[in-house]
Amino acid sequence: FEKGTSAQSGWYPTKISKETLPMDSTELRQSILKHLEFSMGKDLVHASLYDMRMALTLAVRDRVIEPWFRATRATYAAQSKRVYYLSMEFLIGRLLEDAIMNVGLTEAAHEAVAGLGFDFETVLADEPDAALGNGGLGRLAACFLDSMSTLGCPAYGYGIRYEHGLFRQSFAQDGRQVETAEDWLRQAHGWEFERPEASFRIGFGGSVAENGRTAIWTPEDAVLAKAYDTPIVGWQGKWANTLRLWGAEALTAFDLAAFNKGDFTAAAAPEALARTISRVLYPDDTTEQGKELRLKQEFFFTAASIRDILRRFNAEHSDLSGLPSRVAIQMNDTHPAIAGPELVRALVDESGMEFDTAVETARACLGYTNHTLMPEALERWPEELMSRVLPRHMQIIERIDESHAKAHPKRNVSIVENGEVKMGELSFIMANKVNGVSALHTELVKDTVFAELNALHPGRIVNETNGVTPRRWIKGANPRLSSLITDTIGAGWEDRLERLVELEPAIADKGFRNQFAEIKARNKRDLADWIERDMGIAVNPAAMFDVQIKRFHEYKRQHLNILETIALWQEIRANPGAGWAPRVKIFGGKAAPGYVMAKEIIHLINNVARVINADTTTRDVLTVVYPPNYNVTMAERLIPASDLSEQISTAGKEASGTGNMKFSLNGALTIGTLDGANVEIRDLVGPENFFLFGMTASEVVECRKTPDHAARAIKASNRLGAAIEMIEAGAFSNGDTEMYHGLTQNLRGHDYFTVCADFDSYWDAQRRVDAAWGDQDNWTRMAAINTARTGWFSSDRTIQGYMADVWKITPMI
Ligand code: B1H
Repeated sequence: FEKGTSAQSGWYPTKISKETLPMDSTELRQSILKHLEFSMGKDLVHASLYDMRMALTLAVRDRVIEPWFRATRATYAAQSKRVYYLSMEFLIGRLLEDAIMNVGLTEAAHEAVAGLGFDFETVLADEPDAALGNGGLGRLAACFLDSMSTLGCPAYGYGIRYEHGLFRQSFAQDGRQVETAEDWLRQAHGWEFERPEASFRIGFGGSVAENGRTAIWTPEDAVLAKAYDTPIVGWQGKWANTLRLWGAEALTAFDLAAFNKGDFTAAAAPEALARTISRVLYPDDTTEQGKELRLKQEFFFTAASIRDILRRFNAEHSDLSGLPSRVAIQMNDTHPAIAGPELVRALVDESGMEFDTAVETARACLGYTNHTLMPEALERWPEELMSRVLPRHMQIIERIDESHAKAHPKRNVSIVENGEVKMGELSFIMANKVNGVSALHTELVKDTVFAELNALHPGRIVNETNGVTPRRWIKGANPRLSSLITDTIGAGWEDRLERLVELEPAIADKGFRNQFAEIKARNKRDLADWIERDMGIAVNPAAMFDVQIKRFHEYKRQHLNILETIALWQEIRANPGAGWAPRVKIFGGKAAPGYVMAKEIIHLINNVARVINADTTTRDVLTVVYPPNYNVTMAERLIPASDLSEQISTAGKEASGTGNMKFSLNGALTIGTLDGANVEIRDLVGPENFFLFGMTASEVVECRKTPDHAARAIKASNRLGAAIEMIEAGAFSNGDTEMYHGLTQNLRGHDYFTVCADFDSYWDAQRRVDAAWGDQDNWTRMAAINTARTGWFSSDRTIQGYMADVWKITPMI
């Protein structure tokens, strides 16, 4: 529907109606039956769970088409600027429940499905998670898609249609992480539309010939990038945008000559080789460097997207100098950083634009979001690799580098250095706005990695603190709390989350607090049932649910949490009658397969859980559970049932965090450091409603200057020393004293992430948590204040910030 002209019938701006689409369960039931019959080829009697889920998906998808077309037509008619969000990851999770909720069909769908003899929840649960991301960065992109559609911001998400998303995790080998391939596309993906007409040839390698001012790049290999579109409908179905994911295919599918000779492997080789490009998501958040396939993935989806953007622009406009007034391209971290050189290449080599003008034009279109300061995550590509895979781009990068250096002769900043291309510097220089993802992180970006560039380009760095979509993370995940919110402040808070402050007066009311507490209690009972069913561990639903769910990384310090757990266990054993606040420690998360230390921590947690859970003397007050294969769906289950949110990273290392926001909104209290968005959470909820501990970012930097900071901390803390010694003595490894040598030696020695130096402060904060838990009504009051004061963390607010500060675009609704 993109190719029509305004003369065609129906090709006109339709008035955006504010009413949601009315549809009763009978109508939906008819639609489901129609899809069962004509799309799935089944009658109701023979329909499997899969058939029913697909029929429901297609029936709901039908309802998304109207707003989708309407949004596209309105954008074309207004010749509006569009946002192109380029991201290597979109961690979507399930789509069906969210879409049903957004088009206002929750009750109708429930009734229709039940009327056809299926359990609604079971049907929803049949959908596999789309796990096309590692963690926060990918989930942020998914929340942004939801908010851009809710706000009527014309936008496309562009990414890769990975055949295999993030690996599945099990603890099959005695509590060690075992990875297996994820295969969400084994079943048809009911949401997507294949677009064979939107295919581009993407080249790699080869040579470059001079051609006057321009160049001719002749790639050696090429693959086909084929588009797959998923409509993303916003709240109340007022607007829908497109998520366009690229799948890689061979240009020539099959080598018939080889087949005829009987060499079947060789016959299929071209196809297999091409498809590896979109085969699998790299499972590393924050590392993995220098892999040729990764560079090819990055170029593959970025180049296809740029080609698509220019095609769409050229269909409507004739003068490329107008590009920046119609196109805003956001680079989600440096992974699509090749967008700058690729856009310049297209403008110069394919459209004959003058080089400097092309750089200016590209820059006016591009924004860059930095998500981390971790040095190992700042992408650098060997010059040799870049020149080999992308020879023309390497030339362009060098020329950009030269002219930047010429323009700023007194400063010593370069993109290419010591034989490496620094993608952060490239992104910064090619973007008109660079943003950090929390207030603290943005300041650190200015003061550390990009200090020089910030001095050269003052005002280019801006802050856009992350947010989360309240539709998925409150409305969908916590329906009970959502009802209470609606009952208390009235309807319409889902896209006006700042309205949560209206809850505040009600918190003084004991009746309201009782309801709030009852909702948490019921969510916890549901979670306890699931833990019992799934893991065979009985947990006390009245205990405090203390939760740390996130990727495993030393800077996130799951080992600080488990050390405190060991120390607490010892203290309880020594003082059984001291009236301990009962706790269930819940962990969730995956480690990058090659990250040895993170996997050792996972193994330790599972072994500590095994030992502690077997101790009948402490059973009533301490349990440790670690359900495997944490993903978006598990987060939706855990967060509404949490009392305590663990946000305990080494200060200065967690750029923002977004889980922290989801917990606060759902009425969990935070124990945390002054890191990332924790700082802003604490400012909003008030220091009295937040359990702060640990060194600040600058104190951490100071601390590291004392080489034996860890040894000193251990000496000063009997509890910490005893906990480490227990591990070393083999208490959690059946007497094996070597099992966790790497971990304990690191803690005693280098301890870069200052686990030891922060331990006592963390312990003390945990005892303040215990004391606060003793007054249940006051705990509930603090929890409700967290919900009431964190509406600012809606990703709608974040996207409004990007629209105003970075993209310069106004909403269409
Ligand atoms: C974040 C990443 C990341 N920061 C490299 N950086 C990756 C880096 O595959 N890779 O190579 C993948 C991911 N992810 C996270 O972004 C931050 O750690 C969080 O603090 C932040 O909340 C999130 C969203 O901004």
